[in-house]
Amino acid sequence: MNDEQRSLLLRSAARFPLPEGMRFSYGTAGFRADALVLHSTMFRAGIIASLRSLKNDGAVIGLMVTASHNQITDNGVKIADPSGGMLSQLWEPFTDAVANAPDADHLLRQLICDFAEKEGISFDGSCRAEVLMGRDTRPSGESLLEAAKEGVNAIAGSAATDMGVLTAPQLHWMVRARNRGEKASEVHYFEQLAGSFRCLIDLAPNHGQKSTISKLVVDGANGVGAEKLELLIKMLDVSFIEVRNNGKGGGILNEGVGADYVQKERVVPDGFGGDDVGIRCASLDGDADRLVYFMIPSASGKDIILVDGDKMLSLFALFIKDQLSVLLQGDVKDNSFQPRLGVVQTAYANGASTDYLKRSGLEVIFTPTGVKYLHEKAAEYDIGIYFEANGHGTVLFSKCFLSWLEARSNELSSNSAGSDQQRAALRLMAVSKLINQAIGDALSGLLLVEAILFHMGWSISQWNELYHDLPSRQLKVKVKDRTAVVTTNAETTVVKPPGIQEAINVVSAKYPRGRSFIRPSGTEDVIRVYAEASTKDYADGLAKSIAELVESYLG
Ligand code: 16G
Ligand code: ZN
Repeated sequence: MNDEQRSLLLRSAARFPLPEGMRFSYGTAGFRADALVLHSTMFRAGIIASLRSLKNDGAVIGLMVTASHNQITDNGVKIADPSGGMLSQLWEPFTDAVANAPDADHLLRQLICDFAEKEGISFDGSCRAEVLMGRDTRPSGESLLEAAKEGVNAIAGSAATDMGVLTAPQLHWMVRARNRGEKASEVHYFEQLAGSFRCLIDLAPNHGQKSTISKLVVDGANGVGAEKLELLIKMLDVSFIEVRNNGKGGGILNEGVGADYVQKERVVPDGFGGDDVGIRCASLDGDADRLVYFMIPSASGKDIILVDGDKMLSLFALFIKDQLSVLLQGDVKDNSFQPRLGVVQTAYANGASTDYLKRSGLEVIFTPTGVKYLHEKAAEYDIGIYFEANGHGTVLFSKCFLSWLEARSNELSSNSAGSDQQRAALRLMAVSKLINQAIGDALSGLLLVEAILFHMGWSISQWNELYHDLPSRQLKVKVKDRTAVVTTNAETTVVKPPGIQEAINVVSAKYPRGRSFIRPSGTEDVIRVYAEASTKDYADGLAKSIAELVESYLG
């Protein structure tokens, strides 16, 4: 590193001092905190993103300013790798150390110089870094994004491109597209989603009835997802989708609205009520990477029927599996290629969903909580479908599968155009374009759900009937030190403190279909408790007993 670069870094870093007494951790989904204390973190995240780009020979890196479903006064930052996926876990310890460096000197000499040398990152200008930046609608976003830009600019020759207000998945999609040499603007994103959605509708057996698709009402969490969905609807030129909670009517981001609220509280979000009984409803979260559906069963209460990430996973898996089997039917020539289809869940997946998927002949695997783990596992399949119950998930298609599919589709169009097999191939290709393969995306997920329901001719109730969720209950327990709990087997078994797992097993066995687990939260200072059982009272009782166990071992 030359003197000029050194003094540039030192000068800029001195303008963004670390707030006293704060510790930041990249956690499961980036840095998050009260927006007022985040300027140094943003500046430093800008540096990390630049270094990450240099490390990848100048590939585009993404930096998204958002705190997702958290309250409006919070903010945060996530970094997207060249693939459009989350920042490599290998860089997390460095990222944490940079965020917590006490001063500019420490940051430069003890961290950046050492790390750059170890990673073979050179500052000689032979490679130029590029960072694409986006932010959600939080009022603090603009000034925090400026701080991140300064971080990028503190590495000479780096370029920060501000893409303005975006959903998190849009930014991830753009990063992926840019690095694949594809068109990557917001208009291209909308065009790709709209085009592939239309294609799936036109390929549906009942396509003649597309003007009869019943109404869908979407809760936009008063956030960026609402704004972007409105644009997407214009491009789709459809009238069946109504967006509520778009932030324009005075509602506050994530307050009494949004996917996280609906999924955790299981109550009707603001802006919805008695007039919506029986209608298909959906909720996005604050940065539109999560989606859940719901129904309001009666005008008199606040209860909802939740159709969560597990149900979306099941719907997608069923459709894809069907199309795949049509495509492979009686296939003599290409029998050598048997695509591997796998589904990935976490311990939070409702036991009934896992049973359903297994009964349907699907391979189900589990990973710890956090999109990065699920995504990594899903990428091992030709078609890997992953979802967390909270509504974050997507479908990944391997390069090898997509080239096979394209070849197969070309072959079918010359030999048997209009056949079931050809349509199945075209549908799978459309799904691969509609679904955001960089990361879970509420907008593309929503269009895929809508296209599949239309294809099947199903209402939301019919979809919901795929299987019946076991009643479940989640609690959190405040403890002195959440790191005292260490888990294994995708968070289903506690190895520390000793003895607690055996106690959990004994209690769970007392309840019909009882299953429970505990894990330290990655985003809050608590131990989370999950319990499910054959009735609501049993699930509540089991959760309460497990929470008491946690208190007695760790309180
Ligand atoms: C983050 C994760 C989400 C996970 C949640 C768990 C991403 C993009 N988001 O929001 O996947 O479900 O954390 O939170 O990875 P917890 O560790 O506090 O339970
Ligand atoms: Zn989110």
